[in-house]
Amino acid sequence: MGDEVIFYSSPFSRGRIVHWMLEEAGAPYRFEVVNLETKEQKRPEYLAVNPMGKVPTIVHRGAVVTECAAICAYLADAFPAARLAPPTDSPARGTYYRWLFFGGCSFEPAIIDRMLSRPPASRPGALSYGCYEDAVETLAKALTPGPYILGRQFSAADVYVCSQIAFAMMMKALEARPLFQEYTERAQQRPAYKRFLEKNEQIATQMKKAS
Ligand SMILES: N[C@@H](CCC(=O)N[C@@H](CS)C(=O)NCC(=O)O)C(=O)O
Repeated sequence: MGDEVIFYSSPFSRGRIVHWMLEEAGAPYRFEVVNLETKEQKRPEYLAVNPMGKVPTIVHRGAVVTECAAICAYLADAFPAARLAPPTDSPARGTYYRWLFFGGCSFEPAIIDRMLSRPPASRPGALSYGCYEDAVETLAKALTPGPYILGRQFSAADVYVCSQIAFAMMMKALEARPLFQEYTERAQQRPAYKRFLEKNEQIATQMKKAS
């Protein structure tokens, strides 16, 4: 299929974010399982696609795209009919990029450092997120009043940010305050999220059977 997205991922990885996004975008895609337990991500064939040896990766129209936030932004533009990004000439586009990049560059490192119990940095000003509390409160403010991070419009930024928040709460790296719980529950009620979950579950089951 000419427009098919080749999606390299594991059902137990950040690839879940992209899987949800593919369903939101209505993109035709082929899931290529990369088994992290058997280190398939470090095999030469896969390193030729993504030299980081990490998932997810997509290949679309000959272009390799890695990094979940970049993939979400790319898919929103490549499949515009799904209206998952504000128009390029709208000021909301700035807000959209802001939270998508904040999610990847500041919020994610803050929660991963917390999850791994990393000691506080000697120079917090050198960290992209400064301190954990600032990163969390900044995001909480952005999600108020909602219902989504851009207000009324659901966007690819929500796919990314909501996934990070849900993961952080699950890992106890983020307090499950009502604002975060209601936001994730709202986004996860979407039909595309439910489709992703069901398909992801099937792939996980097949993968376990095969190994
Ligand atoms: N910055 C990357 C991070 C990707 C990443 O760390 N993926 C993990 C799975 S969640 C991975 O592939 N780990 C396997 C490894 O590093 O060997 C993104 O946002 O996509």
